[in-house]
This record gives sequence, structure tokens and C-alpha cells, in this order.
Amino acid sequence: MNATIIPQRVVDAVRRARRGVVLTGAGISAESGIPTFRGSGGLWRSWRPEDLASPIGFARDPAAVWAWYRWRQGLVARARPNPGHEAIAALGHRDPGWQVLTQNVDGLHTRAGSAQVIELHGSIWRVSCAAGCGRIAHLDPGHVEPEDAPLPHCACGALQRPAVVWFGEPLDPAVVEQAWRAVEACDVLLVVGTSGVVYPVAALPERARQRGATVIEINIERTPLSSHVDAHIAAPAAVALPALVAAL
Ligand code: BJW
Ligand code: ZN
Repeated sequence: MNATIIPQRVVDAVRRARRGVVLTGAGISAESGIPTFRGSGGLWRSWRPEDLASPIGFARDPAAVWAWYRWRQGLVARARPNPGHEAIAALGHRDPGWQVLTQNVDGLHTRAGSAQVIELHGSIWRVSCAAGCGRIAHLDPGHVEPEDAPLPHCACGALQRPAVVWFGEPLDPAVVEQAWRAVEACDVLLVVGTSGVVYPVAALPERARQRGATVIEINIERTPLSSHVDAHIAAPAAVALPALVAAL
């Protein structure tokens, strides 16, 4: 596939954009070998979200939650950014007016060279205090603990937990504010590899449209967003994004 998969009006909108935003989900990292959540092969086919990605699940069985996150940390540590991440970084190098908002916790946008990535759902490489004392620690991707290693503890004595946003938890209000402002100010929003069902992030594309932005979705499947966007590009992110950047 080549640049012809990208409609000319999409190329024109991206070329003309003064402020662009890329909003990504798990699909951008699929071609780096990181499983998505929903759909075939998705993580939620094998595990229940309420067991592994909720405060109640963690309280019930912190060892199971830590084993799952350590397994995912191992996958991410061995993964490399793919041409989709690299094309997004290239957009930012071409024009620093582009901003990346991601639901992913894998850090691959930063590793690909994107600056100032807003991580809406946190990072798999940070841990926080499960008792809420506020201490945060950073993990070394070069030293992922085995899945059955002892559970990590905060200096206050409580368990540590992954510093990610689980179901039923609020996103960091400062981060939401930044994302909201970016989306309200943009003239182009690229929505890449997200099923668009998890709120509040799922509301961002609609907000961009209300404010007059051109919203372009890149996804191998149709999503609830697809009938509300200006263009749906049905191709893998690692193909469509390099083709788009090459056409600019
Ligand atoms: C490709 C591709 C390729 C594949 N190329 N594309 C009922 C109605 C509305 C809302 C709610 C409701 N019931 C509950 C809620 C709220 C809830 C929610 O939205 N639930 C919905 C599921 C219904 N939201 C929350 O709880 C959020 N918090 C909140 O609302 O707080 C309110 C509050 C205020 C005050 C006090 C207390 C609370 C928090 C949501 C947290 C989500 N957390 C997770 C896991 C944590 C991080 C981690 O461990 O990784 O975040 S869940 C999971 O879903 C993860 C993701 O970031 C998130 C989004 O998934 P994403 O990225 O879209 O991935 P997939 O797998 O769904 O889709 C992949 C897509 O890629 C697919 O479309 C593929 O086709 C595509 N694709 N290969 C291009 N090569
Ligand atoms: Zn603590």
C-alpha cells in the first residue's frame, strides 16, 4: 500500500493544520506486538477487566494484578516503536504544533521521538502508593520483575500499585484539562487505533468536531466514532500513518 490509500482531502487538511492533535489507543501499538484490549486477540478475551483493571480487583487479589502488569511490562520492554509511532513523531518534528494524546501506558510514543506526550491513562513504568500517600516511583524497563516476585511496597508500608487509571477511577484532572484544551484548539484530530468506547477520552473526538476540527479516524475496523468523523481510513496505523506523512 502507498500514499494512494489516503484521500487527498485528508492530506490537504493535515497539510493546512495549524494545530493538530493525534489521539491514540491500543491499536497503534498492535504492530509492535502489544495486544489490544478488545476485539480478536484482545486482552479482555482472556481476562476480565474488573479483575485486573479496577481498584476492587486489586484489593481482592493484588498478586494477580501485579503478575499481569509485570507480564505486560516484559512485552513492552521487548517491543519497539513501529512505523505508526515513528510517523506521528515525524509529524511533530515537521511542525511542533502537533500534540500527542494517548490512552496507552506503554511509552512507545516517547521512545519513537514524540515530545510532550500526554498519557491519559498513566504509565506502566510508574508505581504509586495503593493507600494514597502520594509517593510515586519510577520503574526501570531494563529490570522488569518476574511475575511472581514479592509485591512491591511504598515507603509508608502500604502496597504499591501500577500508576495507571483503572475503571471507576478519575483521570488526573490536570491531564484531562490539557487534553480538552488541545482538542478544543485543534483544526485536525487524528484518532488512531482506539475503539472509542472508554470515557472520558471517547468524548474528545465529538468535542473537536463541535469546535469545527476535521476529525480523521485510522482504524482497521469501524467503531462507534466512525459515522461521526470526516474520514475513516480502514488500514493498519503502521501503514496509513507513514503513507499520510509521505504524502504531505
Ligand atoms: C487497530 C490496529 C492497527 C487494532 N491499526 N487500528 C457507562 C457509560 C459511559 C461510561 C461508563 C459507563 N460505565 C462505566 C463508565 C466509565 C468507564 C467507561 O468508559 N467504561 C466503558 C467501557 C463503558 N470509564 C472509567 O471508569 C474511567 N474513569 C471515569 O470515568 O472516572 C469517573 C470518575 C470521576 C470521579 C470519581 C471517580 C470516577 C477510567 C477508564 C480507565 C481505562 N483503563 C484502561 C486500563 C488501564 C491502563 C492499562 O493497564 O493499560 O485503559 S481499560 C483499557 O481501555 C485501557 C485503554 O487505554 C482503554 C481504551 O482502549 P483502546 O485503546 O481504545 O483499545 P481497544 O482494544 O479497545 O481498541 C483497539 C482499537 O484498535 C480497535 O478499534 C481495533 O480495531 C484497532 N486496531 N489493530 C489501527 N494495526
Ligand atoms: Zn505510601
